[in-house]
Amino acid sequence: MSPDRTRLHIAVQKSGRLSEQSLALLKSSGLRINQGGKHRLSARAENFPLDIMFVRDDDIPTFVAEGICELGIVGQNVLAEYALGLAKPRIEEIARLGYGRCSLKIAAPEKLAGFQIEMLAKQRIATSYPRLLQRFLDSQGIEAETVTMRGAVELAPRLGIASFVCDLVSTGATLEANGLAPVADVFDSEAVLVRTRQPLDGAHAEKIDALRTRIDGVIATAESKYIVLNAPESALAAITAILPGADAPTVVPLVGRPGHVAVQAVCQESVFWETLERLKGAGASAILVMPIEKMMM
Ligand code: PRT
Ligand code: ZN
Repeated sequence: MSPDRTRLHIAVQKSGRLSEQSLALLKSSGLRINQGGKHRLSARAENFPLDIMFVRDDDIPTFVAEGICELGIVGQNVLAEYALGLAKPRIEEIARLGYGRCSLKIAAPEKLAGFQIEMLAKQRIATSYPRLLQRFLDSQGIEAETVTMRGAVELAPRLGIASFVCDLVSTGATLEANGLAPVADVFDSEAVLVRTRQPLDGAHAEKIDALRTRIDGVIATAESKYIVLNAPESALAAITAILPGADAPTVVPLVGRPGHVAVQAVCQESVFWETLERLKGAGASAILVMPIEKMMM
């Protein structure tokens, strides 16, 4: 059955580290998703012309490059590794999503003291990301041998397959459990929303813009807070300078309290206790920090 071309299609990881947050993001963007059972290969948004295709993360760049799915959510690591194998770009990154953060690192056996990058020369390095690794080695002017493995890369030194590994790290626990220590950063990654560079008709492009606006709103909202506080007018400049990521606060007079105002602002960065203490120190009182449910700029 060929896909319904009146609807948009987004490729999302079926089951893995990005699956849950990717679906949660789409749901937070207001999509009502009829997901069905866990063996379903696709799902339909009931209130937006979007179908979701559940695939392996490694297949997402191909789906998007070919235009089978106009959109996809994938890690920058998978995207960049794929893109390095193409003669010209076929996929465009349109939004960073702030989850799935990890870093592709070269790691060495812990017992190797005083590591220097030159020590990689002529060595074998095991990785699932041969192109990203090669680009890094070229940038450092180092010639080494890359051994490509699909998984279990951390085992390579113990198995005698390679002396170093180059793998994704988030907490570092896996490296540590395998007696390895990170020695060089190759590539930092997070989940991104991507779109095909295949030509799309106007209606599709409009639907993508609408979805993207909603997703941008969800991402902005995740960190943003609405702050309300009272302050003496004389302290206004000092207080607005402290508010994190707020450009134009609303200032309204307080009835019955001449010389005092209420300040309201959207803060687009995290608001910490220290920020509140500094605001109080500058003369603010009755400070409220509230979550924002939806935002469209
Ligand atoms: O089945 P499918 O092919 O779809 O999934 P997969 O097994 O290939 O991928 P999956 O679900 O493991 O990861 C999907 C994406 O999540 C990756 O492409 C990255 O963009 C992102 N991501 C974030 C990670 C990690 N963090 C991560 N820690 N991907 C893999 N890992 C692995 C890493 O390879 C190593 O084995 O976790 C281990 C290290 O974790 P720490 O916490 O011990 O450092
Ligand atoms: Zn995979």
